[in-house]
Amino acid sequence: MISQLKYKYPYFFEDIQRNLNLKRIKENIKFYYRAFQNSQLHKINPQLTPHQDQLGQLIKDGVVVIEEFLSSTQVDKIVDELKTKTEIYSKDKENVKFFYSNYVVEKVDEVAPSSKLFFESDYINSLVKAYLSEEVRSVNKCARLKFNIFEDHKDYTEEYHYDADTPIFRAFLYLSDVGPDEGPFTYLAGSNRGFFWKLKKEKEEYVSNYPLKNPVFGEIVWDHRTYLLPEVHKLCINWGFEQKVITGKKGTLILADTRGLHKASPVKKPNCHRLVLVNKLEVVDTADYSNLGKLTK
Ligand SMILES: O=C(O)CCC(=O)C(=O)O
Ligand SMILES: [Fe+2]
Repeated sequence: MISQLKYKYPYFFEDIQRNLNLKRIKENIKFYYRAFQNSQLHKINPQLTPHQDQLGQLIKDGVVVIEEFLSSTQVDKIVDELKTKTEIYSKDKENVKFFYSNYVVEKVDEVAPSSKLFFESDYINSLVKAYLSEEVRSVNKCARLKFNIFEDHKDYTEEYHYDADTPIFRAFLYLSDVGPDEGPFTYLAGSNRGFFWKLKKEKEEYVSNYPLKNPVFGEIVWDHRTYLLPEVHKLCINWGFEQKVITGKKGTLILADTRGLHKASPVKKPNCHRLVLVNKLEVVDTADYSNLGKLTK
């Protein structure tokens, strides 16, 4: 009977498949299953921290700022160690990589031991565990130094984006005073909540076969998780997100759920710089940087 059908209506099965779009249904199921699995990785447990006010603010906004987390003297000590034990400030930075407009020293806790005040802080670790998951761990500890560079450089981190769809978190400690022109970290408060606002982009990523064009670079690179300003304005109106440009004196701590929308900013003033410590925290073995993966295929 099937062969009869095939003979009579050669495109019968293809038509059914096209009309029902079975492939798309299957991809949708996979997508929602994956989203469900990711949501299971996020386990809020208020009992893991005594800092309930800050936890409440993290849950509400996705970002918390603590001024004077370290004193000026403590920060100066870290900066001194960076100056003497790393090449971050030297002219020939052989062991320092340039990455997204920043000079970066990896494993900075090993070379500048005073930075452990930040990387091993019980205050920070208890809050991140309570907010994200007890299983959270640091996957990268670095110092980043950013200068004023040529105007038309392209840097996707300076556009609103989110880092991954799996639980991911950053703690930043400013080691230099950061004013509006000195590269403040910027966050859309509220964008940590829910995932429906990003559903469209996530589905473009997983379900469709659209060519992956990055709106900043116009090439196939890290794509759909970047948002341009008109989209950001719409999101703010529709979902009540609020932009927070985080300026602060050296010693300011920022805790941010980077599944929410955020961006870096350029250092606009000549002869100025921003120096920051960054602790990248994750729950899964490797966060999903699938767009990068596509680049290498
Ligand atoms: O450097 C910054 O201010 C933020 C960079 C960023 O997007 C990130 O670390 O995820
Ligand atoms: Fe980011």
